[in-house]
Amino acid sequence: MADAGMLRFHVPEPEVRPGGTPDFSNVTIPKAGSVPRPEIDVDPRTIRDMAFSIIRVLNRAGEAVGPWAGLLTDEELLEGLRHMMTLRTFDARMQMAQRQGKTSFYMQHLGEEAVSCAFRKALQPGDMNFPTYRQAGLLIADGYPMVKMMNQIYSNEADPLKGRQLPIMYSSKEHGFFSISGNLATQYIQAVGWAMASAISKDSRIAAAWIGDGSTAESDFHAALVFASTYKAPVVLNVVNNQWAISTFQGIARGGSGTFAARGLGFGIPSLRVDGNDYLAVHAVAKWAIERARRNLGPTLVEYVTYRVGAHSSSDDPSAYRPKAESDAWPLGDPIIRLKNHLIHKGVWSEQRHTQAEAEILETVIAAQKEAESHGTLHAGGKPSTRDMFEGVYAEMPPHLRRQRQQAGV
Ligand SMILES: Cc1ncc(C[n+]2csc(CCOP(=O)(O)OP(=O)(O)O)c2C)c(N)n1
Ligand SMILES: [Mg+2]
Repeated sequence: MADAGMLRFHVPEPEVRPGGTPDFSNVTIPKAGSVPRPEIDVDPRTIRDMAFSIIRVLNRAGEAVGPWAGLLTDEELLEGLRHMMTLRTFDARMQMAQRQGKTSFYMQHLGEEAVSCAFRKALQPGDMNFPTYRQAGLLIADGYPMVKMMNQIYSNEADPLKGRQLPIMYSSKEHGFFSISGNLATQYIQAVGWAMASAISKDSRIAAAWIGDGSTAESDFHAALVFASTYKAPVVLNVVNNQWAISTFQGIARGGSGTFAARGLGFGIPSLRVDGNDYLAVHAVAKWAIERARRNLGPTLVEYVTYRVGAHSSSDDPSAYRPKAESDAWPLGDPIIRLKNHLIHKGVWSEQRHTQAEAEILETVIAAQKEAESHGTLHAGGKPSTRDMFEGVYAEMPPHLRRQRQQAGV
């Protein structure tokens, strides 16, 4: 009782700061293939330990092993590799375009490409994602035109959203990509509500909610779990744990909970953790969770364990808050290199073909960029009409907006 009368609270601190030696020895990585694959109608109480493990398929030798392996054909895997490579190249070009002043803002996916690219391939047409800004792979893997994405980033005359959204906050109903909300965590309650509405209208489309590690600290995350678990909504609850929330390490939002997946246990929601840098594991777990939703078995919470290799956004400099070499020390490797090695191991890919594919993809991305730039960039060329600013919210324009439009003379 030495402390009686002297209260204090606890502020979690990251293991290392800039200048220190990166250390992930506290991240326990189970062997690939070691986590069982339960039936989809499993009693959640019997799989609570899965919220503390990590489902992995690809081992160090590049082999796919264990009960979660074997769901994808070689063609599908090659396509997945191409999607991830495309997203990475797209990111690099758009990050450069931001530095050249062609857009005000950009956010990359570096190191996290497998999460959104593999998840998309487990969904059916009509299913709806409620993404954050770090799931553009959902669009790329669904064949959404890159030119349209770039037009949005440039806020040019061909921007499908007419300059009304922050760059990278895409929206496409046809591709199951709900308009991104800048207010973090709102996606979670929106997704659960949409899923309940789908069930109420006797539809067969399910929803997928997306959130980052940091944003799970928002009350919307918890409110969404209440509704999803009580009403057994047909939704997959995705948490992308990339270790950082801008400059805040994941331990702040996680607090005393062992893992983010463990947040689901108190709600009786089956909660799994998966190696987010393993395309095969992400796809297999997504399939499992999506099937549960579609068969009226209720929500599943999936934590993707990954690492944000790049800066948070084009406005951020991570060297101010973490060691520069931290991403090299990340024990789950790089998702593109891991899938590439697997395909080489299988004899359906080679270093030479990979280099050739990199060049082809770069050419395609540059061609899309040229086309987008012909419609204008932030400070040059075509812009959306000022008149558009007044459209798109109300079915019938209310008098005050009509007056404002007249005042603007458009
Ligand atoms: C409600 C709300 N609070 C704060 C912000 C500012 N903000 C934007 S991104 C971000 C960090 C989010 O981190 P995380 O949820 O881990 O996602 P990540 O960026 O790592 O993918 C913050 C605090 C915001 N957009 N909305
Ligand atoms: Mg994060």
